[in-house]
Amino acid sequence: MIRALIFDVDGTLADTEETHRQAFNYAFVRFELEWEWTKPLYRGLLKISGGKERIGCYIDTLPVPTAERARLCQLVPAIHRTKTQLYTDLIGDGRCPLRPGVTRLLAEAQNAGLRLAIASTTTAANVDALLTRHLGSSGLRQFHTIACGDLVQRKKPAPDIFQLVLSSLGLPSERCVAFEDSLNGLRAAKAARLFTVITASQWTVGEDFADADLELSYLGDQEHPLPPAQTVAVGGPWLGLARLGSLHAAATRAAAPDEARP
Ligand code: XBP
Ligand code: MG
Repeated sequence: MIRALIFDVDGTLADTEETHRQAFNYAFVRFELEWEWTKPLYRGLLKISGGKERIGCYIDTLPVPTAERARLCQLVPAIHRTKTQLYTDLIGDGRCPLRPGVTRLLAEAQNAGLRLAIASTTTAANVDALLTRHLGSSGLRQFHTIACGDLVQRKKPAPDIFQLVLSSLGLPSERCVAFEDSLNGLRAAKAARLFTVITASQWTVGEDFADADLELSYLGDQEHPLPPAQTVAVGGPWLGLARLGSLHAAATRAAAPDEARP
């Protein structure tokens, strides 16, 4: 049976990447860098997990002399600190609501005695800002474990952040479910041997989610029922804990070695 739900943040709990993109661009202006990450450019840059890593990879594409590249690379931590401050200020006005069904499923899980956890690449301050804005100051306390940012060296698609969460929860992967929005996140969760639900965001729709255990447009709730084609997979207008439990149990049985199957 499921003992914990592990949530990615950006794109999964809320559609935040447009705000991240704006914060990056505002930070570049603050540093008098004539860089602009347009939406098409950012979509490609999102394949790189981590804001600092993303800026570094972008610098590598610039046609600048070696000395200038070195100077820019030394600026990355400061640029990213400014970006994080700008992002948390922007998020504070509630512009990124939690996606449909997130609040409902969090409440269902808590009522059922399940543990909640976060496994994100984003910076801890960003998680605090988003969850506090939408779940109140007690919002963070709902989560047994919040693992994010630089707590791990290898970011998604490496499984490290999910493995860190499992270790902190003291649970095997077979007792947990991961929620993700991107192929990087799916790869990380599957490498950690987690049953994974994908709810793609506007930035990741169309990525290859063939390895997902369940793919939905969003989690769904009374006000935002799932599209009819998806209600069959989850047995109703939204993904409830009971159905998630039966899907998870079936997948766990199927994955068990023959001799272990009942
Ligand atoms: C998505 C990311 C993050 C954000 C930017 O994280 O890859 O890097 O795009 O946040 P998630 P930072 O795992 O929650 O989808 O600038 O703080 O990295
Ligand atoms: Mg994400």
